[in-house]
Amino acid sequence: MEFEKKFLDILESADSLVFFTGAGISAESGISTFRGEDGLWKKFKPEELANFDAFLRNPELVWEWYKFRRDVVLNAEPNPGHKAIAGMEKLYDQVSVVTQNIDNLHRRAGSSNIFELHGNIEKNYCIECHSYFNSNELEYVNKIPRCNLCNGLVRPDVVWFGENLPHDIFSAAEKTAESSDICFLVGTSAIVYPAIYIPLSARETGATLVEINIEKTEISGEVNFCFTGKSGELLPQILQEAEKLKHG
Ligand code: BJW
Ligand code: ZN
Repeated sequence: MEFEKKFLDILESADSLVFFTGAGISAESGISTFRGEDGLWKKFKPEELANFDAFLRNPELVWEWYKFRRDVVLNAEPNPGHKAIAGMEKLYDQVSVVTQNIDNLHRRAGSSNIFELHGNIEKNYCIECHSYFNSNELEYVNKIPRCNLCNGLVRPDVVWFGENLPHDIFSAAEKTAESSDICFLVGTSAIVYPAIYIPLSARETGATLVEINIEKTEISGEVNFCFTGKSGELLPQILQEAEKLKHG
């Protein structure tokens, strides 16, 4: 893609980048998105599975979804989009990833400053006594993990609808966004609150917003630059441009 000069000038003068990412960045690693054609799992909408009431009503179904997704994630590899973001750390003073994803692919790609707004698929906790368990140490009784201390139901340590985001992580992510020069919105439908406040607060403090998505979204009309295409293709091109600008 031919990038416009205005964008390249901003890329050159920036010191601090934030990448606000969603499920679309991991699509090219073979991980399904939540919404859109590819987004449904057994015809359930995310709102029907990703909530605590659904979990209490049918923990087996919700666990089937998370076990399926964990298997997919464990067999997936970071793609060129994740790697390009990690590569930016060599060029810029401050590079942060604020992700809505729970899949660990940014970490595995080598990014070092990651804020996970919606939790992590490798972590779980007991809903009764709040003991924490890694996914590989779960003990299943009738297909549902149980706490080995109190026999309570164990749930994934992720944020479902109607639940608060981890306060410290959200505040730190907001702070980093507010001090950024460019905030990239990558592979997100940009409809889930309060996560979407992260790029909006970056914009309030003067950051340039750059969207990378295969299609237009709710927020496309509010960003400074809107690049349409796959993040696994566009992000490496942006990294290449940044390398030329920063190192000549
Ligand atoms: C590509 C690509 C490629 C594909 N390259 N791009 C009404 C109005 C406003 C707000 C609300 C409302 N009703 C309820 C709310 C609040 C609610 C909310 O926002 N709902 C909206 C749906 C309207 N939010 C909450 O409930 C949050 N908590 C909260 O508000 O707390 C306060 C409170 C407390 C008590 C009572 C009430 C409120 C919590 C939200 C938690 C979201 N959790 C999930 C599951 C996480 C765990 C898990 O992964 O299992 O988070 S749901 C799901 O959505 C997941 C995602 O992180 C999140 C965002 O989705 P994302 O990442 O954007 O994915 P997609 O699939 O939507 O989009 C993919 C994009 O990629 C698309 O645009 C593609 O085009 C693109 N793409 N391939 C580039 N190769
Ligand atoms: Zn317990």
